[in-house]
Amino acid sequence: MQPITIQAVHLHPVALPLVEPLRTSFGVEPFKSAILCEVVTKEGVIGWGESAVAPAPGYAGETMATAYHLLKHFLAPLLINKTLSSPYDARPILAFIRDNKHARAGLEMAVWDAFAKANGLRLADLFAHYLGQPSTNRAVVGVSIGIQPSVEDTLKIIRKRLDQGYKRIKLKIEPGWDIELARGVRAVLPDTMLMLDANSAYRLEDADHLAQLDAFNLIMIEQPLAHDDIYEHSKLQPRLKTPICLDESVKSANDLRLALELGAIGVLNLKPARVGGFAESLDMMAICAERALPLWIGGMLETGIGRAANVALASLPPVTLPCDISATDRYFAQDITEPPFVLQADSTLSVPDGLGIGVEVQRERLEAAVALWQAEADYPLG
Ligand code: OSB
Ligand code: MG
Repeated sequence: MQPITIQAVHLHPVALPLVEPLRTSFGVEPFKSAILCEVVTKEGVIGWGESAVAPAPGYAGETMATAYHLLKHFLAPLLINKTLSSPYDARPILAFIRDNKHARAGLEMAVWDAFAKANGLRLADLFAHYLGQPSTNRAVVGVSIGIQPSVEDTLKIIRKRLDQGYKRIKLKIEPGWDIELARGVRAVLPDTMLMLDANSAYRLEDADHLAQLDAFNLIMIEQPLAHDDIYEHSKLQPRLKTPICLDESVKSANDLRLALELGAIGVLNLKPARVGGFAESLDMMAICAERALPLWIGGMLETGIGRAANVALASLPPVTLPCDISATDRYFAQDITEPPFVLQADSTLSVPDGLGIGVEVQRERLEAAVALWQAEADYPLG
């Protein structure tokens, strides 16, 4: 691998209008936000990464302001003037800052992209090189649907997505929007690949209530209990037939080992943003392959930058289930990168041919997204 030396880091806080805001048990995402990380190397390569953070600390404890603060004052300075001989070198450097995985992931991703470009590789092939298995060149995907006013409204959206070609549907749930929703959807669509995501909205005392969902042939239920819990999920799983998929509470390879050891997990939703980046993601992918744990790549409504990297990761053979990586038009009227990701007839997105993440940032759209963040932000970056 050709080494790279980091010369400069540019941070771009952005907001993009969403075609359809996503309502979850923790709130509504009014627009998509992120800190986009641009890494410039002495060799003249530009790498892009995305710190997928929201204005408010609903999903993770991080926000646009905390991520920007740490990236600017702590994380970027750790990398400036450093020569890295492998993309894995970024992880221990950035791990000097504790927690704050979303902030770290954006910068780490930019290093992976720069490495791939400096070595004449697609990011998918760089991942494949370290995993020891070739990319399949495509990501099998589904779609995540927010909480709607009624079951009828939900069915309308599901039908639209099925007609577009998505073969797996994920519905967001919360107490009061769960059993009747699943029953109503199953009555009309008995065979659709269906799953639910609670985003930590239940307690272990709700086990009997959640067990009613076993009647609906769900492929999994995602993160039913607390965002930082593994132990109680291990107590819940034996009381359900439906496999538990962990999202929020698995933030590292070690968390994954613990969840496996305790029997708290039946499926992993792997989000590079949540675990601090791609080195950790590849380690976790290897654990899933070794332990035959079903695995898919999750999403944070990423811009084309994060989406491209997630597609590259999702194209690796250990990914066994459809991912939360939908086509560009499901999120944005216009993304900041080209070309857009388009859904293929077999419910897949293709890995682009270009080097690195394989999509090009459109500078004028990037500037417009920075201006929109400045105009919309209720909590300025300081
Ligand atoms: O829990 O998976 C989640 C989006 C933002 C925050 C949390 C989640 C999600 C999604 C969207 O479900 C998935 C996507 O990017 O399409
Ligand atoms: Mg989730």
